[in-house]
Amino acid sequence: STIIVATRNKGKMREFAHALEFTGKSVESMYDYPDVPEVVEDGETFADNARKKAKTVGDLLGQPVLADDSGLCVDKLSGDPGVYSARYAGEGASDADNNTKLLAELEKLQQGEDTEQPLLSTAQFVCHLALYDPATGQFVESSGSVEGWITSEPVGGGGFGYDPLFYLPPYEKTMAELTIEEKQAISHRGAALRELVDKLKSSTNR
Ligand code: ITT
Repeated sequence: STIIVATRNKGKMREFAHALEFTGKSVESMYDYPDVPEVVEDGETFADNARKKAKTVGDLLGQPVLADDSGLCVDKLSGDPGVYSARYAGEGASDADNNTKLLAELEKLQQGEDTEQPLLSTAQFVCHLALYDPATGQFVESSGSVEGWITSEPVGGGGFGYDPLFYLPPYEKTMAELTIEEKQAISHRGAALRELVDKLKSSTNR
């Protein structure tokens, strides 16, 4: 049997496939369902968007569907890009475009200031998961977050998205320098997945 994830993000797909290997089920993405249209993410929160993606695709396919809505919240940018993380530099922007845009926004905050020092800011990666079953109309949800600092230039070739700009002081590395196992152990998505698995286990054991 399979687990259907309502995503077209290849970085997320890799992480779900890896994290859900223990279930013995294969993980499918929207690349396996090319007729499913893109869900418009117009929610104000990660939770709203995750529920909308899971419900829209779940109702369409008539099967349980898992959705992930996630992003980067930068404190000095008042929580931006937040729910706009995927399209920060515009519709269809690449990860590299979004990273460039993020560094440019932080540099703007320093204009007119007499310093060569890059502006330091704390940031959080946030992930909300929603698993929707069209047979019952019920959701099982979880979320996770991780705290780090924004670097002044991208470092590391792993991960995806903003990982090369997300520095983790305890590891003295960016998220893009971690192996997939290491990232899983500390990431927002890893934490949310563990919470979801725990919730599903306790509901089936009742
Ligand atoms: P789907 O909706 O198809 O799942 P998406 O990329 O549009 O893909 P989101 O709307 O949830 O997904 O946007 C998440 C963005 O936040 C993603 O494109 C990255 O830029 C960023 N992001 C989320 N998780 C991340 C992670 O683990 N590492 C780096 N960046 C991440």
